Amino acid sequence: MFFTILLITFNLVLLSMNEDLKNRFNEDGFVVVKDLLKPSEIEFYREVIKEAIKERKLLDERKLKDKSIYEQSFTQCQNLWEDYEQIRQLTFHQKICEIAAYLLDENAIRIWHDQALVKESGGRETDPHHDQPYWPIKESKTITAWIPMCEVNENNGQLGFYAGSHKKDDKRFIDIFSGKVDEEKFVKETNLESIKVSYQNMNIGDVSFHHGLTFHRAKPNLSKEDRVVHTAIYFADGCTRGDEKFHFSVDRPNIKVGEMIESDVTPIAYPIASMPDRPRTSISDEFMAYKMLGLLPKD
Ligand SMILES: O=C(O)CCC(=O)C(=O)O
Repeated sequence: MFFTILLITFNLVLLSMNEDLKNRFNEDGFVVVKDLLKPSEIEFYREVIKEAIKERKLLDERKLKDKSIYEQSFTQCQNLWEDYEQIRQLTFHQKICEIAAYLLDENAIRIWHDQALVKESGGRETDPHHDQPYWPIKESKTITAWIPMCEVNENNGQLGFYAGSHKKDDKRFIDIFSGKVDEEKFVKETNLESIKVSYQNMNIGDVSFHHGLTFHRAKPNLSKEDRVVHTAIYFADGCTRGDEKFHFSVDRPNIKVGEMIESDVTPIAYPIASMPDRPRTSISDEFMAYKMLGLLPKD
């Protein structure tokens, strides 16, 4: 009897805590969940991710100063879950995926892609942007889990959000890829002048979640250590391809505009009873340049 009452109380506490998370997410377009993962888990994944990046970037000998402005914000390696079974455990970690599904208010979600984002020591800021317009997904039912492998503060690439900006339903494409974003123009065009960026201190084990339409940015890395972060982007099961914009996650499995986005490249992430298999869909030569850069899996 005592244990039943204890269990019910515990579940009620969890439920109300989650309700609060969801309310905050709906209101602000982001939420940081404290202590979601154990420090020992992060320690393990940090090493695995660092090794994976080293392997992917073997042919890239450029120094930070020789990289493009965009690449000076971070080194990016996508779809690591395909190549590295241990990283797959993190990308499809059911604690993370369950919260992502809950925040999106969905029973089932799929992976869009994962990616490591390493802001090297001395790396510049990440320009302000939001993610959804980069993806040819029609429905705005997308969420990113940002999982730092180190403590993150104002000195080492801290992530910051324009709280509530997802509600504007602004789908303009902000070009962070071809040079520095003009700040003045950005805030004027997006009408974000009145919103102070909400930067987040994060401890090891904390995970941040942001909606695909929430504007965000990150500070430069002024510290001596690289800021290693693993991110995973999920979308609601049932979403469809909205436009022709080229993207690995839909062009590799040849999903056409209007079709449902479902293939082994974007398997169900939650709920799952076991880890998904490595995709069998081949990677055609049109992705060669990305493969050479270590951005994508080799085969
Ligand atoms: O890690 C960063 O510097 C930026 C992260 C970001 O833009 C994202 O995860 O959507």
